[in-house]
Amino acid sequence: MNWKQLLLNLRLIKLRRFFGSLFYPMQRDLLERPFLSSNQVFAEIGDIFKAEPIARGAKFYFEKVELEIYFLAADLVRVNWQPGVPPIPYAMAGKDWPEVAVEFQEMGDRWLISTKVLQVIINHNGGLTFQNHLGQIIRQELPPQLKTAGWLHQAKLLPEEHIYGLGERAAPLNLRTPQDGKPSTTSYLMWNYDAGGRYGPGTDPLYLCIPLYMGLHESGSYLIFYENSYKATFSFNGYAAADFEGGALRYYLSVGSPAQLLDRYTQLTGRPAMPPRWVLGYHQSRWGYETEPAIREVTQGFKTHNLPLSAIHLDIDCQEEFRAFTIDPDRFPKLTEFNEELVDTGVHLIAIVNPGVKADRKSELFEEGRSQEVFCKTINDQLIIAPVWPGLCAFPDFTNPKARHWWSRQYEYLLDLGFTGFWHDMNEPGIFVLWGDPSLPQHSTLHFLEGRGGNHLEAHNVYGLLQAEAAYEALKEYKPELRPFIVSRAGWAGLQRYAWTWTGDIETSWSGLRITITTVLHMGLSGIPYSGADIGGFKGNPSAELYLRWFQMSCFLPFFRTHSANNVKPRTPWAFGEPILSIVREFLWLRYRLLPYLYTLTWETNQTGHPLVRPLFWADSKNPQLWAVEDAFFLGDALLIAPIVEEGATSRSIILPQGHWYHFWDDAPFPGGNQIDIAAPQEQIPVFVKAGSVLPIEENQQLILHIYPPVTGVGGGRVYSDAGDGYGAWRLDEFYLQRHEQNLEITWQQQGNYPFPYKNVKLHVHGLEVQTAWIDTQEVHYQNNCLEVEQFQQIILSYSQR
Ligand code: NBV
Repeated sequence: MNWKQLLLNLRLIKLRRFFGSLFYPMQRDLLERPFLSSNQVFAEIGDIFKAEPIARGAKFYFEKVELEIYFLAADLVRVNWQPGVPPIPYAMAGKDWPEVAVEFQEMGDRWLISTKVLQVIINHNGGLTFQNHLGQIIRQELPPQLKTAGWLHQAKLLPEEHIYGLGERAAPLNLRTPQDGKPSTTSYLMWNYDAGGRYGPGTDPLYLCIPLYMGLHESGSYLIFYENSYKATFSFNGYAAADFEGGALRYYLSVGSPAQLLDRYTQLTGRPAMPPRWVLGYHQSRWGYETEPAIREVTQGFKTHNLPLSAIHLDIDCQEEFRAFTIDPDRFPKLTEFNEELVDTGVHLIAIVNPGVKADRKSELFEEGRSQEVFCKTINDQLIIAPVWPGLCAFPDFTNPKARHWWSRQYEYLLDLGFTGFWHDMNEPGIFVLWGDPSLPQHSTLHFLEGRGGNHLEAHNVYGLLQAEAAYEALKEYKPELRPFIVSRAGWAGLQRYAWTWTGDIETSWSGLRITITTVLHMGLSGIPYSGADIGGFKGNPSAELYLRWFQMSCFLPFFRTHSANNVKPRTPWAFGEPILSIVREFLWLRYRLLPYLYTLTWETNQTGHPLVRPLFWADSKNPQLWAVEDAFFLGDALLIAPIVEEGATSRSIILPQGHWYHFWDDAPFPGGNQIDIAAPQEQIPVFVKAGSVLPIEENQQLILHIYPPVTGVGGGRVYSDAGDGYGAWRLDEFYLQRHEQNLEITWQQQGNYPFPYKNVKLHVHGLEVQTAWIDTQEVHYQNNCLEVEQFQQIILSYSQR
């Protein structure tokens, strides 16, 4: 037993829950004891004795195992090693893949299975080599080893190779980089984990693990996704090792640029759902907004201080004894009316929902769940009862469709009260324990797993994903005219189809702020495009400076929410006085002005799976100088954000990727490919706009197109619009830039039936001195580099260089 962990947990768990947290792990350890001694035996797989082509690939028979190579697309191959219980396709989107031409060639004691872009060489001993169309080696795998339970799979890493992904990680951007004094952190656990109130850089695992990584080296990049939800350990030293505690070895490998990889991966596991537009606004939250008057005070504060607000999150203290799907009527006596009033002012209430159901005979929810047999049981057919916020709880088995359906029905009550979104917490599932793993017993919990049956080692990592699926289905059924909004702490591959996430209980510190960048980047590269952190950290009181810098960065992250623990000082923008309040106000309004840009990015990720927030190597992955930049990120194609993550800093350095850049705040031009020092006074964090972009901004129902001309050639930008919710008409306005010797040409192309939602368009040209403008061949008046116009097909601007 780890005494430090015990003491920490004791502090967290109040006396009320103390006995549960003491007895549950005792019971858990007793149940688990019979499974602990089994020693893993590793078996060699032997040599190939038969190979045969099949549609889209080939099959190989080894002395002890079988291998199937199957191309879904020319650049995406599925590799399936048997034996092993095949996965239930929880991650999969169920897409039909168009025909693909695959060649099968025998070459002595090796075989080559190839398409025009990807070649797989199968060695007689089971080693696999993946090559690109130029014959360059992209990845070299050792023969896998079959264990008593599960598989060990290894691949050689090139010295320069960088690794990213694995879901949510508080680790360096290159997952091969050891953290100071902690070399073990190049090994990562696949086990969704409640970090217990506070975590910082180096903590592993966290709440949302995904067995996927992207490798990047001189010959290109690839992505590998293991369709195996079992507990596993991934490590990256000279080799990339994936060591699974059960299940079959089935994985998908794709080659291409990072953008192509995310596109393919999200075709496989599903595109991110389109959110309602309002969720891109600002969210205020606190564990401690306990009553209607408390919420009124907050919303009033936002109004009084002229601060826009889109959502307030209600934590467990709005519930009756922390019970799921309840609202304490004493604290919120007229919630339906209150919700209506809030929505009228543009504020949405989000309700927390934890999966543990209080095991109380007086609870209808519990009794219903018990009689319908939807709760997790042990191998001895006993209900698993474990302590969490409401006290002793039972846990729905979300791997049972009946349980998902039953759970779905419960949201109706909260929807009727007027909640428009749900926040899933503690869904790893997290359990209070004084020692050991804070979740269900790993071997001795029985899960339904769609009828096939299995244990928690397999079901644990998909628990939060399936809860999100149940909620998503509920919202679609009960409110078919609205798009679901769910934020889930835990998840797995495919979560993007249903939910957003946040980075959990990150510590209040400068390193907490800094690590948020890599955590969000890793998630984006793992197919989860919507995330953000509690602004200011969860537990603790940030200094005004830390709060401000965190706020400024979060303005450019998809999920823009302040949240904190219940025992810290109030964390509203006005709590920090001036000048913080005024600066925060600027950033808040900037966020709302940027909504056309952000909303277009949500549509793009829905179409392509490209994350909104991207690492600097995203568009220039051939430049190794960008491979490990972890203190800056792109927001879409046009914006590069360089947050301030050091206490007291009023400037920082940043390496600008290739191309040309404009400083967002003062239009100063910067050539790319260089490291520069840039000022960052309190009122700003460095933000750059890529030359060749059209940045859409909205002000007073006017669409302002900020034109950042390309230095030569072409550029552009687009604006996606629709009603902001639901599934009705849409439109896409695309603006193309072409730079000629003496003039800049702007053309506008439109698609879709949704009426243009702005009263007019203003063009604001940066970096050039415009002299004359012609709209569709008519010369027009042009002032201060701005031009207001209703509609146009083509605009020609003649300019002189600034
Ligand atoms: O529900 C209380 C908190 C919540 O505020 C936080 O955001 C979650 O990550 N929750 C964890 C449970 C308790 C944490 C100590």
